[in-house]
Amino acid sequence: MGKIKKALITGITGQDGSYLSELLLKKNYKVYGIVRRVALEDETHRLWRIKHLLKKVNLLSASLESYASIVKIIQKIKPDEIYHLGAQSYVSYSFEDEFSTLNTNINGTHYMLSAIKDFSPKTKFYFAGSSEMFGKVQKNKQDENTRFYPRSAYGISKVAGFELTRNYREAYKTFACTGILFNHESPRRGFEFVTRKISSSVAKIKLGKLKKLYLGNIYAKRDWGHAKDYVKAMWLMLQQKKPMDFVIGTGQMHSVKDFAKLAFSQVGLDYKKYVKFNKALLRPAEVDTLRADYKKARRILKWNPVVKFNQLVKEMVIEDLKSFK
Ligand code: NDP
Ligand code: GDR
Repeated sequence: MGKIKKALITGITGQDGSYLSELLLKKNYKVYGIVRRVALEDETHRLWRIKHLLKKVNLLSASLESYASIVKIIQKIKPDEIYHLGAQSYVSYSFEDEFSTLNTNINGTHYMLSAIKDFSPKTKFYFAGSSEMFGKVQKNKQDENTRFYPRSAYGISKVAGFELTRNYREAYKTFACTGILFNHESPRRGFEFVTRKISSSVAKIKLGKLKKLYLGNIYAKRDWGHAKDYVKAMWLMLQQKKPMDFVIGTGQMHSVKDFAKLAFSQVGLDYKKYVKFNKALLRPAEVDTLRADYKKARRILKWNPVVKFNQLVKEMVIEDLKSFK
């Protein structure tokens, strides 16, 4: 038996952090997670996604805003792999507070990379890039060579993180790669994102606890996959001989309206009766369509998404029905 690998996850309390922890624990890793101090104080609220794992993972408090707190942890643990998932991840909010989005997402990534370079140069680094980097898309399907055109402070912060990651790889030979992941969802998705907003509202409407669902641009189209499939791709990227960047998605695109229609139909309701438009939910600059061309991941990582759009919608609605009953 080889030595037990150590993985450090930032953003372990988020959707992806929880699935990735499960995957790594199954692979016998020793899993460490960086959490904000406030998360430790408020366990029921912030640790809900990993509450079943609390005895198995090691939580350490640090802040992505503090280089010193990150150095301390990296120096002490010297992890084999770091998955940097922690970020202000809500695009809409980044229009309200560009400053904190840019600070956390850009500096946080820079601090991680710099600490690796100086204190644990053998650590492999994964950066959570995003299809929001493509923004106003320059090609029908986006791959690793498509030009970026971010449309929000969030998208800009991810482009900066991507460039920092590439630069550390080239300048300091850090094993650092970016996964350019398209939207991925699950019953653990935050309620502010449109898919979970829809699935939870459908469940509440079915149970008589809500009357209407207010949405913004229902014509926006996204390439939606399941988070469980996507965390496998993150791990695979760090198992390659050479660090490389990969686009991860399904290649299929659906509108917000398609999602709503299907979600309501799961419980025998017609979405037209319940979905209402709220102008306040429109974004100052929208990303209209996103669709992944993930052939590089298929070829090199041998990665393919498993869960189909219909199954994803169904699972989210069923789980929300159970939890709101
Ligand atoms: P979530 O929003 O579910 O989780 C974000 C995590 O980041 C949480 O653990 C949160 O901690 C942590 N975090 C936020 N701000 C800070 C901060 N200032 N300091 C420390 N930690 C912080 O995101 P997902 O799991 O969905 O996404 C993971 C990563 O992947 C993010 O970087 C996101 O931008 C990116 N991404 C996500 C995609 C998706 O479709 N889900 C697609 C492409 C990229 P806390 O619990 O304390 O708030
Ligand atoms: P996104 O996800 O911005 O793609 O970012 P979100 O689910 O918030 O929006 C998707 C699309 O739906 C439209 N929309 C609404 N969105 C929300 N949140 N609420 C609404 O009521 C609503 N009505 C319509 C939006 O305008 C948008 O076009 C997610 C995040 O996880 C990022 O962190 C990640 O990088 C990208 O996916 C890939």
